[in-house]
Amino acid sequence: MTHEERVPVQTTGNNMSSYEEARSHFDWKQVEQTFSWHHTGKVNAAYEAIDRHVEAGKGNKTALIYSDAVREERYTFLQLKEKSNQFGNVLRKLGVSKGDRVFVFMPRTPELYVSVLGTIKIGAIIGPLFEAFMEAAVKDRLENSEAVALVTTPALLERVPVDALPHLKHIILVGAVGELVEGYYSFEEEMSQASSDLDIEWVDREDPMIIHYTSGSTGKPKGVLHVHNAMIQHYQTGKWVLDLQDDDIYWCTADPGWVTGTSYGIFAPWLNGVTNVVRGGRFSPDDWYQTLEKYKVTVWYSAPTAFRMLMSAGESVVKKYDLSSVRHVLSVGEPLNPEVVRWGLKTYGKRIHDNWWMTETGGILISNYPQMEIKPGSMGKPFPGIHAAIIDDEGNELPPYTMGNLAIRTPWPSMMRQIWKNPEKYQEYFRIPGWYVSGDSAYMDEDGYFWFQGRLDDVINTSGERVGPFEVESKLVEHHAVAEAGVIGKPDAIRGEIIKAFIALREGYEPSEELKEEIRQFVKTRLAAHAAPREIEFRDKLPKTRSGKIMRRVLKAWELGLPTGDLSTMED
Ligand code: 6R9
Repeated sequence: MTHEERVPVQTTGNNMSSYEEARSHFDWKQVEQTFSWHHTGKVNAAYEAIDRHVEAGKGNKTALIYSDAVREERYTFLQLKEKSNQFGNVLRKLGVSKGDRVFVFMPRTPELYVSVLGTIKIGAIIGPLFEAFMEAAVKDRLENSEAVALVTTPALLERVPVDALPHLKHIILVGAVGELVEGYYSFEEEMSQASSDLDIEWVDREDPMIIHYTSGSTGKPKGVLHVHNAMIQHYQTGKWVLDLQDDDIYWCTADPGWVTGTSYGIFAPWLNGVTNVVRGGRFSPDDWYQTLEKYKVTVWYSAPTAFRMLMSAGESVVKKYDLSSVRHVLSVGEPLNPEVVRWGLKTYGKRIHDNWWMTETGGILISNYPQMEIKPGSMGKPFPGIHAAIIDDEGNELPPYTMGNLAIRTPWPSMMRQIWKNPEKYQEYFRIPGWYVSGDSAYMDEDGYFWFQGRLDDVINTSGERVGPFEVESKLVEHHAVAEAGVIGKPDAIRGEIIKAFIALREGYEPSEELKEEIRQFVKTRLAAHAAPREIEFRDKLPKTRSGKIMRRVLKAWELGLPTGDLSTMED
């Protein structure tokens, strides 16, 4: 198993001299010196992200370019400083204080970003909820976190079972009209009365900052808690992975309801003082290319599903737009198929830089860097200061090309510090002394690149051969008729498991037995006979999470006729 395909280095003028050198000299303590707490011992991540730049004379620089179908607004660092101060005062007036949980449940708008920053400034813990959640999902999260305040809209309020949430005392409504009863406040009115001077709550670096709920394979969603200290990682990965430079126009397409939308949609860009583009509304290829063109985006961080959708929309759409401003493209969240990397090179003339991390890790841990060759299909190498390894269940590091647990030596700045009210679940991640066990399986090659194989429980064993579903899915989407594919192991009396593929076809293709056979042969001849799906089922759509991951466990449940479990994170 060797990987000969390489994509050479493309950009110049980036922040990291060379990967090896950065790694050999790296010290997190030096990174800290960028921030004021280096002098005071106390910190506030929202101050470091916004106010620090105002004090450095960059108050008039554009911090946020917001647009959707009806609004288009720009905010400077000074304006964000003042608005977040106002919001901090709004919360203080309601009696919200350090350590309280404040949630936002609303579409991506400037008010959302102001609420997040203002909450953090008073030392309260922010909890972002994705706007597509329905009542049960909202309730689980607000109940578990015992949130005291919620910022939402009148339309979304219908999905908040307020009477069943005794801790929830304050509802702040963005865009409310008419009289409000006790406990309900108008965001606009409260803001207009609040001072734009705020006594920032200076906290300890280990004090809580943000809680993100994420689903496991079992049980209710877990509240993953991060502390202010995570900003060190957000800042430095922003510099070296996103390659953020002073005049960049940066666009992260993720919603702040998911960790990518906060770590890299709020903290990393603003800690680095760059202009952050936020585009509201739904995905469409034209809308996205227009956004890149109109705002002259230079750094673009998105996800494999989006790239695959852009790929199926075709090259003719790309040709309608001037995308020449784009310098650096990145991807996270699920495996980035080599086919997509090749397509990106051909169509955009750009390398797509895959990187790996999780809600629990708070920030990027493994990545392809601008100054490194890319091996398409690989997630790249560990961030300087991070020791990643493939280990067995006893904690022994395994040699190259051996599949095992993808694990990280503890700790690192943005490592989660708690699963909210669930210490047992937290401990499960650290069950092997000295390691964080990710639950992903991977292997490392002889050059130190990491290759994702699957969630540990998804790996297929057929006739004694281990097959990573990702490899099969990657091959399947290279077939011209296949838009998306999800692969599971189906129990089989003779072979242990056989490989079953669920496939959504591209526009213009019809399901047929001939096509199934053609696709099967395609995998058989291009990957391996044992990796070819014995069964193929065509579906109009595959079940995916809001962040775009194909939910294999739902496919498996369909297959076995079992209940599908918690679907609160499923798209539509
Ligand atoms: C940031 C984010 C984490 C899980 C992770 C893994 C998968 C993330 C990936 C990737 C292959 C990559 N994942 N990045 N798989 N290649 N580059 O996505 O967080 O939503 O918590 O998901 O996503 O399985 O364990 P989260």
